[in-house]
Amino acid sequence: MKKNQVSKEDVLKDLIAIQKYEYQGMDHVDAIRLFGISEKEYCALYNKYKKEIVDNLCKTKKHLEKMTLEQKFFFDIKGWLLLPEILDNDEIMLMKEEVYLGAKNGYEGKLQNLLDHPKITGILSEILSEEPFIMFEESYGFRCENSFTTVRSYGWEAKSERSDMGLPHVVRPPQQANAMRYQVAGKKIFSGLTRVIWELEDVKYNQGGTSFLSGSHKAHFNFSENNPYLPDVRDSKWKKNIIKSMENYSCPAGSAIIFTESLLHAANNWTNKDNPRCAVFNCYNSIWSNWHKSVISHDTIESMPEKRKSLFRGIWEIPHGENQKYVKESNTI
Ligand SMILES: O=C(O)CCC(=O)C(=O)O
Ligand SMILES: [Fe+2]
Repeated sequence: MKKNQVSKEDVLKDLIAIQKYEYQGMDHVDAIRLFGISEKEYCALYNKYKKEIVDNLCKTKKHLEKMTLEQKFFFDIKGWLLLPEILDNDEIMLMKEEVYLGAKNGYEGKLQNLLDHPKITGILSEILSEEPFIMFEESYGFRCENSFTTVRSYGWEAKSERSDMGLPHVVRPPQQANAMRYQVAGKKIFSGLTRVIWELEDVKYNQGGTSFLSGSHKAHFNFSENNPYLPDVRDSKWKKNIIKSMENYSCPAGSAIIFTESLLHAANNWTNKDNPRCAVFNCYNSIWSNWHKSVISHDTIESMPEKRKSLFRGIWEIPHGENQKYVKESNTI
């Protein structure tokens, strides 16, 4: 900050740059030294222009497609949300082709665009990020930690294809506090471990889409009398009734379903004769917590656009924003 610097714009530019340097990991003392001001001067200027600084750093939020109040209402009471037809036909064709050609996850090719598709990033920011960590132009305020694809032809059976036999299950039983749990506090949703399913083929009602026990993410009572710690309903006396109460959806290709993994949900037999299920399952979490061991290579992350890379950041504390960017040390492969 030059001594003869008088314009408010110039002062603000420098104050914002100092903040950004700090969020990227620079020590506060080094950051202010770089701009030639003392701590005392910095504090005085920061307090004077605090609102302008925060507004500027928050401006990316304005570009996000915001979660609507209606979406918040339904996501909160049900635990899942269907976003119908949000991909166009060309996108669907190209992505489907990659899955049918053998892509096992959505980390590469056109499928990579789904990781931070603009139709979901606003919602994920709302349900997984918190102030002030949502606000950067260069990084997301949530992490991606798992991705897989599936192709299910007519006759695909959950019982033989899945280790949980397609039973309703959760990440951890929601009736007890746990680090992955759905919660709402201070009018703010924290969804915990959260899945986005991209359906790349039509899904017909009751013919094999994922099913959900709406509202179960807020359960206060166990879904199993025998073992309250089991994450699925296999030994529950009410198993049949739970399965009967599950809801599912129909949707055209190019739709997405977002759900909290605290919600009882299940894989189902694919009984649609008209087309296979072709879907991508991407999983997200808070920047503070981690469930899956990611299996995405450093080279793949490095080849991504800058902001997308931040989805693969580490989870350690950020007194100065050290983990805001992806760094090789956060790779778990
Ligand atoms: O395969 C399915 O439909 C269910 C997937 C699932 O259990 C999950 O995404 O956590
Ligand atoms: Fe699951």
